[in-house]
Amino acid sequence: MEKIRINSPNVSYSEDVIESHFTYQTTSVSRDRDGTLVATPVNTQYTFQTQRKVPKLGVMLVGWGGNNGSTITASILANKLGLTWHTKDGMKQSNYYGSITQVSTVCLGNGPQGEIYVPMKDLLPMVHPNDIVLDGWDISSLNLAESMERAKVLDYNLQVQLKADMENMKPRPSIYIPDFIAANQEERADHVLKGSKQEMLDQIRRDIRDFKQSTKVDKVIVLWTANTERFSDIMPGLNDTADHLLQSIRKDESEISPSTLFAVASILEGVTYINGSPQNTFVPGCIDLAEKRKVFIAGDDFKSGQTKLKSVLVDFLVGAGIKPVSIVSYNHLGNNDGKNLSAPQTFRSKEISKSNVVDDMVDSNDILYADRTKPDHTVVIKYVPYVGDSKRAMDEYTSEIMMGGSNTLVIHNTCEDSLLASPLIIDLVVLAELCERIKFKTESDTTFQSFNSVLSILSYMCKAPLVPRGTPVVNALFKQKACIENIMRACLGLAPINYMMLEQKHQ
Ligand code: NAI
Ligand code: DG6
Repeated sequence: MEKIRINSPNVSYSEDVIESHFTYQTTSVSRDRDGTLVATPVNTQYTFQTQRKVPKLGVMLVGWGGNNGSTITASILANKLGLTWHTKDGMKQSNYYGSITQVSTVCLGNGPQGEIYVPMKDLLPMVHPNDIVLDGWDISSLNLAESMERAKVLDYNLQVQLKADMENMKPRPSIYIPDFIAANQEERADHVLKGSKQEMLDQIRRDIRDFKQSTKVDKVIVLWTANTERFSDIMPGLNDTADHLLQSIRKDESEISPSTLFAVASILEGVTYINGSPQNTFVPGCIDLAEKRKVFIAGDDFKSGQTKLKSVLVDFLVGAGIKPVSIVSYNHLGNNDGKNLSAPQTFRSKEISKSNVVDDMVDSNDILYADRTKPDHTVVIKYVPYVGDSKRAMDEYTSEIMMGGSNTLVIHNTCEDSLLASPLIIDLVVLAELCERIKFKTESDTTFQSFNSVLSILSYMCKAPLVPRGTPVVNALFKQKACIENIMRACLGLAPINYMMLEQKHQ
């Protein structure tokens, strides 16, 4: 039962769906012969249908035994059990801080006393994270209690309470191809599938089916939170189309990565696949396959700390008419992610995903960047075992201000990396699942359709958002959040939030 009900002739509730009629207002811009820009308002009528029944959701994590995998598993369990624990700072309580669906509020509208805020999770029927059933794969054989201990993320007193439950959770063996991750990961790889790429892919497909049948979940989402891989080469005939990719898997081609095999297995099972790491899992053939099979894919790379702040700060600076000219981002961390990223090829994947995040903001202002020269942007990552999961990120932003002046901002950011990434895993799967229940059509459509297979609505959680071919990438964080919020409002027939507050500006 929804906590919010819409009072509008444009919205109706049946037993199965919420149906809304929504006018989507945009502005089409063209240039006249004399160079004048002509802006034309465009109204498009949409009908949205959102299924009301929330399914029992199963999530399979690739890299289940890693820091993120074990932390999210422990956190869901702790929240479900309502656990509290003692630390030297006093009692702590389980929560989902950092998850926009669970802990952020959104403005629904105005009441007699002013704006009314509601939890985002109450806008539309959504899966509650406590109800998610977890499973997954890892190349390391440790059970989840051992993984949690190895990760050194959660307080000891909490680990003690979770141990008995988590000991029973054991990852399924996974696909290990040493060439794709750092050589220093070999000592961990004691739980691996054998056989050809086709045989391993078939096994992953059987695992997904087995999980679904044995747990009786209604649907499954697969999410990669395993090691960052190196980029795969993209070559005509190898992985450029769905047919070529499937053929290359059958031929056991060496350049097909484990993550692409997982994505293909998920797509063939009709299961949404999300990539939390930076590598180019979604080679053109994989995107082609998802589009052909009408399955959702999303990624890349969780946008958790330094990059999230960057996607706010550069938006603020450029939006304020200030010109960032140099951005230098140092990181050091001591977890297994840092260890894996100490190899040049895997570091390169992360460097690319961390570096592209300012492009759209810079491109949006050709007064500041009239000569199209982008800011210098450097990303450094160093592995320092002692700091463990407590990543240190240090940033220096130098900008040109008025009349030749200069402004330097320096930021030091310390916190457990996995406690920033874990809530993003929740938002990614909760929102992806919601998207599976939304259908829409315009006046000119005869039938309802789903969102594009490339689920760009999830960009907020991603450092390098994957978007449908030929569409722009949006990195600015608040635009990304507004997209999520306003699409949910459209499903309820509500106008987008616009901050004009005209009703309060009368005499
Ligand atoms: P981790 O190294 O602790 O966990 C990764 C797990 O994946 C390990 O248990 C490893 O044994 C396993 N693994 C490696 N290859 C595998 C394969 N082919 N199949 C199944 N399992 C495999 O790393 P962590 O900290 O959990 O991060 C996971 C990923 O998320 C990394 O790629 C990282 O770059 C990315 N990420 C993490 C963020 C964070 O804030 N923690 C933010 C952004 C991205
Ligand atoms: C060092 O940057 C290691 C990375 O895996 C990051 O910790 C992770 O990608 C999070 O990065 P960010 O920039 O979102 O804090």
